[in-house]
Amino acid sequence: MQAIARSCPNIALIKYWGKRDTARNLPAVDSLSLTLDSLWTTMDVKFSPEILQDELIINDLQQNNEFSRVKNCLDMIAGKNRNFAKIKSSCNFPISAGLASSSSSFSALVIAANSALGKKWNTHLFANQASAISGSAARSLLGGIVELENISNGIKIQQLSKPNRWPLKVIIAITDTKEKVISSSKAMKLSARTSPFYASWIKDQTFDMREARAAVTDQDFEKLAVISEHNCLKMHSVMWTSRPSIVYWNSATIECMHTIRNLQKKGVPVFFTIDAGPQIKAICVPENEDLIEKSLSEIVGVRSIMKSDLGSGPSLDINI
Ligand code: 2P0
Repeated sequence: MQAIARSCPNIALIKYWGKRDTARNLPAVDSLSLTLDSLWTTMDVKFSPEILQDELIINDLQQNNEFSRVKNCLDMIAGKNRNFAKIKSSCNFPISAGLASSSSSFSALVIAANSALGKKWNTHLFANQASAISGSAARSLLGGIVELENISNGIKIQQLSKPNRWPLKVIIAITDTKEKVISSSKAMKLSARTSPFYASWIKDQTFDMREARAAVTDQDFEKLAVISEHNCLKMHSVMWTSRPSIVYWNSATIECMHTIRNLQKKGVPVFFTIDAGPQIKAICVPENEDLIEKSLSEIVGVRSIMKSDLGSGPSLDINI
């Protein structure tokens, strides 16, 4: 009745922003992401009749934040009449700060909870369970470059490229580790209701996905760079034009963008993406990793740098 799963966050290049069904947490658009390997979350889940109430401990601290989402996830997997559970989680990067911690947390939780109940690995089922709690979490169930597609009654994930087929590097400039000002879920609802750009964001996603998929198949870095930056800036335009506006960036985020644009002008193959937070993620090929790390680390306001290869997906460490 106990299992420990470890999962890594994923960084979307073609973003998920908006829900087509809020109750079931189904995304409004398809998305495409890179699964990382050096950032991780572990989830240790134990169900027992001897546990008297659910308990959530994250990085050795008792938690109330996210507790209801965790309980809902366990109810969905084990049923409402389940035994209570003790959930212990560790995470080696800032939580709720635009580094996709919910993707690694909820994918690991789904794997650990199912495994603790003796259920066999089922990628499609796990993806739909994870997505019901956090839309980005399903993509962390696979390694490398992953596509999430809307299907009639849920979602489907598939690996487009194994991690070592196209060994891209992700360099993350951390500009602030505070929790984001508004959760992605709330912000998405606000965007759908109030941004005049929301409808065109949804309409053009099919084209962006097609471009990105083709770029991955052909390992065309330039094509992937152009469509990824465009998609990212469109998502942030939808956020900025929501009412009230949603601005996750700070001045260092913009400085990082300019630095990356200047490197591009000098012919360095690198591009950026930004999620629901102020951190900037630079994607490059291994030869330029050191140059990009150095360039970003020199920017005032960049507090630290994290680096990652593409990862091979989650693992189930122990099953007792
Ligand atoms: C993404 N983000 O594709 C986009 C880009 C943030 C910006 O998926 O509401 O916390 O729980 O389903 O999983 C935010 O992720 O959102 C997100 P919910 P979640 O990665």
